[in-house]
Amino acid sequence: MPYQVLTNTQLSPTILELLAPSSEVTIWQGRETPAEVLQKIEGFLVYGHPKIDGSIMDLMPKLRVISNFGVGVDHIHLEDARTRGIAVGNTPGLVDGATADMTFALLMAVARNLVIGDHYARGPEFTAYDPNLHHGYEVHGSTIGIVGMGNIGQQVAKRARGFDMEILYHNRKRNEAAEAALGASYRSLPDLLAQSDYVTLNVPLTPETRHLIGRKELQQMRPTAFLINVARGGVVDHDALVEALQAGWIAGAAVDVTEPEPLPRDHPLLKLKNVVIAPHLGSATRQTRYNMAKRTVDNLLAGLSGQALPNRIA
Ligand code: 8YV
Repeated sequence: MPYQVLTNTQLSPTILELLAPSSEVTIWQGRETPAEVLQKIEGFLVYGHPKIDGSIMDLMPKLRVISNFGVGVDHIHLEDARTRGIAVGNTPGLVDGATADMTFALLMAVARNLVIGDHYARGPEFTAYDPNLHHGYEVHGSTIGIVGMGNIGQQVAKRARGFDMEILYHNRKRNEAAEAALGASYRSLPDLLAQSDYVTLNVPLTPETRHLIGRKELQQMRPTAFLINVARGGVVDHDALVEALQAGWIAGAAVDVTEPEPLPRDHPLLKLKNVVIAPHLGSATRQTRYNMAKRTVDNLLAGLSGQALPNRIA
């Protein structure tokens, strides 16, 4: 008998191929999904960031494992899963390199006017080269402030070394091993914000980090500094960010994630020139996506067959 697996949206061909020998996959149609279908579901493969809490889990009495495609699990109510004896898996360690690469891609793009320059180079105004235009900010030799010195933060620090940057970091607790290995110096959050040219957010979204960066924090940054968010939109208060960018409290921002995601099409952030926005591409490389797919299916199948999940978060 194949395992009965639910997913919230169309899965990638890779995941479908990995699941095909063992599982029958049903796509969640919201509350419209017939009860007799949900009664049979044993595993839930979460693809993207739908909110999953106890009220959804309770629709599936046989559910014993939730496998999340990705490391961040802020959209899944872990305590609700724990109290119901449902295992939750995720994919730590696999997205670090790609997400750190993306942090730097965004940092470089906003500092060096890459998006503005791209539009200009394609547009009608570019009729003659003008050395007066599009002066950006130095990246090499500047100071980076990494908020969250976990796996991704450490990969960001490694890249910053190659750019001869001074590396500051803030973390819940000091990471002395990272300090020694990467030449990073610990700072309180206010000190990091005041002393960095680039502040990168590399923390998970938790109740403690929700709106970690708000009005007060943005005002502590330098008017020449940039904020780079590759974590979760919810780490930043977006009203405050718009105000900071319009008022010139900071020079610019580059974000891979927003709150909500996507932003409403008329959101003021989308109209600002000193912002670069990507549609959550942090881990979107072919290799990383494959590795994530494999681990998500391994976690799911382990849970379904009563074995320990390779990566269990709850
Ligand atoms: C994933 C991510 O692409 O792993 C994470 O937490 O944010 C992304 O890199 C995403 O979660 C998959 O939908």
